[in-house]
Amino acid sequence: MPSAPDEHQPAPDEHQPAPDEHQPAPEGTRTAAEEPRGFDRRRFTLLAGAAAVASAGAGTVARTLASSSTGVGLAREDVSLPRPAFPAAPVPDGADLEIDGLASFFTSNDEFYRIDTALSIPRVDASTWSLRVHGLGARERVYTFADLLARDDLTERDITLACVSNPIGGEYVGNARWIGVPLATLLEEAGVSPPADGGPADQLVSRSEDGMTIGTPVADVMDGRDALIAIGMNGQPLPHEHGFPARMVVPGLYGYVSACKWIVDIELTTFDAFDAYWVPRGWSARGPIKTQSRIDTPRERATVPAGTTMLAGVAWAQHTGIDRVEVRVDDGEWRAATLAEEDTADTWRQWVHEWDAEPGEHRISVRATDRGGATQTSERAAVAPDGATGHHTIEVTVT
Ligand SMILES: Nc1nc2c(c(=O)[nH]1)N[C@H]1C(S)=C(S)[C@@H](COP(=O)(O)O)O[C@H]1N2
Ligand SMILES: [Mo]
Repeated sequence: MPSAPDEHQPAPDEHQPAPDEHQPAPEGTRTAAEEPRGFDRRRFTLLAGAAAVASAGAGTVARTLASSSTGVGLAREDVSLPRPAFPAAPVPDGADLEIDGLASFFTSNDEFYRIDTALSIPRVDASTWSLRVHGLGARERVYTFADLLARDDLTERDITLACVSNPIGGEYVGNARWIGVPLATLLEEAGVSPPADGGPADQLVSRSEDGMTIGTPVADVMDGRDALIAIGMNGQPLPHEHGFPARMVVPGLYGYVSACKWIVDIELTTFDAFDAYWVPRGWSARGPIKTQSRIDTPRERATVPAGTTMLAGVAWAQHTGIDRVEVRVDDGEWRAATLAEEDTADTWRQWVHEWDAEPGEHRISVRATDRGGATQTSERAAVAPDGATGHHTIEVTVT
């Protein structure tokens, strides 16, 4: 179990209980991953235009290094995303305040945080990839990548993803525009009912090409929120690092209980029957995102000139929405910050506050209140088992 990190450190992946379990992907590693554990690939499909057929005996897995030069398979570079049937609403003017030092409203794919246990990033051939849905109360269904591309319900949504191991003030959070198939629809096609309607499964276990298991409440993904099997990120096919060809994204749940990358299998089961990967390692089986806020500018221990200073940052309470952000300097009153326009309740929201900075050392804190009426507690909790709490606080020098 990791202990609470110093909140101003760009923390290593706090998920990792032992140093040997976590290797950030070595620079330059671009090979296919090792054989995945435990998957029967039952169905191999050739996409229109692809030039070769993959085949494999029972119990083996065909994996092709994605490559267009060989003419085999469907590489990421060769995927063109269809226009979504249900586009995201335009982002309102004023959602991005464009203040120096403040995280931009959308996080580019290159800058998006990456958290996973993969020693080398899986390179999946989309032409042989498939997603199986099966288990308790489900009729088995298998979808190929071509099946997903051809669907008439491709949906585009802005969703802010966050990691449970993000320390207060940390960087393991990002916002992207995703394109995917509504997960609830796939489950309905398999005949799945949510527990409230008598369905026998309360947990959906996702498995990835590289053997990760991630457990998600069935109730959450079927309650009307925009849970997606995503194939697009910020207008591009998913980058390999972020799960090509498909991953799950669920607004309001930390990534370790929802955002399975390189997903190949969804099993309906129960929380009683199965513990996903992180659960026996000290992390909560359920991980709703906690309302959080962050000061982006000025930076911790910055020196700023006296006079009017812009304090700015982001706040997030995915699927609930941010109602209020307040800032406190030293032991003063909490003062309301100005909120940027809201895109959706599933995205983070920028805030800004003008501060008349007087010379000296100052301490600045931020707290958010979500639309459920809950204000972030000042009480500090470590990232394990279910997400950090406390106010992001920085110290600055005014000269
Ligand atoms: N296959 C796989 N999927 C995974 C993980 C992983 O280790 N392996 N990590 C999860 C965690 S902890 C998070 S926070 C998100 C991060 O997604 P990103 O790397 O695209 O930001 O992916 C989730 N999906
Ligand atoms: Mo995470």
